[in-house]
Amino acid sequence: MAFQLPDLPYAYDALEPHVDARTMEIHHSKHHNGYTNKLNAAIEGTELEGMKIEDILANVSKYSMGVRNNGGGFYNHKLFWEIMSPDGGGEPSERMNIHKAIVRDFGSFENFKKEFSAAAGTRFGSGWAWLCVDSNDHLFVTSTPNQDNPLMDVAEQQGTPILGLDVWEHAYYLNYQNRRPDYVSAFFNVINWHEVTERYNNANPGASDL
Ligand code: MN3
Repeated sequence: MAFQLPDLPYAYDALEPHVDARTMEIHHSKHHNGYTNKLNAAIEGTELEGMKIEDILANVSKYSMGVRNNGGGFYNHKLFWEIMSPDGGGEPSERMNIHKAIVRDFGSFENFKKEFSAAAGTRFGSGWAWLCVDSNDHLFVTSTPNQDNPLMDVAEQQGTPILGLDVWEHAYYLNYQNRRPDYVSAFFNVINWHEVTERYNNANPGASDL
C-alpha cells in the first residue's frame, strides 16, 4: 500500500492571517504531494514497501537520499498540519501534561518559546525546528536541515518530535518574504496544544505521572 497524501484537517484559509491560504494550498497540494509521490517512487519494488514511515526513518542511513529526503518530507508535513489549528495558539492549559512538562524542563513557557524561536531563527537555509521527547521522557528543542527529523538515525539529537515548524522559505515567503522571525512568532498563534499534549502522552506510554 503506497503512502497517501493526507487531507488537511482544516480549509486552506483556516489559519489566516497567520499562515495565508495561497501558501497553505501550494505547500500541501504541490510540496507535500511531491514528497509523497517521490517517496512512493523511491520505495516501489523494495523491502520498504508496506513498512511504517517511522520504521523507515529510524534506519534511514541504510537507504537512498531519495528515501531520506522524501520520507522526511512526507512525515514532517503530516505532523506539521496536525499540530496547527484555527482554534490553537496561546499557552497550553495548566491542566495539560505538556504544560507541566514544559515548566519542568524549560523553567517556564516563555523560556521554551525563546529557545524554540531561536532554533527556528538560526537554522541556516532550509530545515525544521522541533520540540521532542527523549527516551527518559524529557523535552528538548532541536533543529534539523532539509527534510531530516529527530526520528532519523542520522539526526544529531534523536527523540520523538511532538511539535515541528517548517522554516523552508516555501513555508512563509509569499506572506513574510525574508521576515522569518515574524513567521515564527505568528506560528505561536496557531499551535494545536491538544494535539501536542496527546503526542507527548503517547511518546513514552510507560512514563511516570507528572
Ligand atoms: Mn514544507
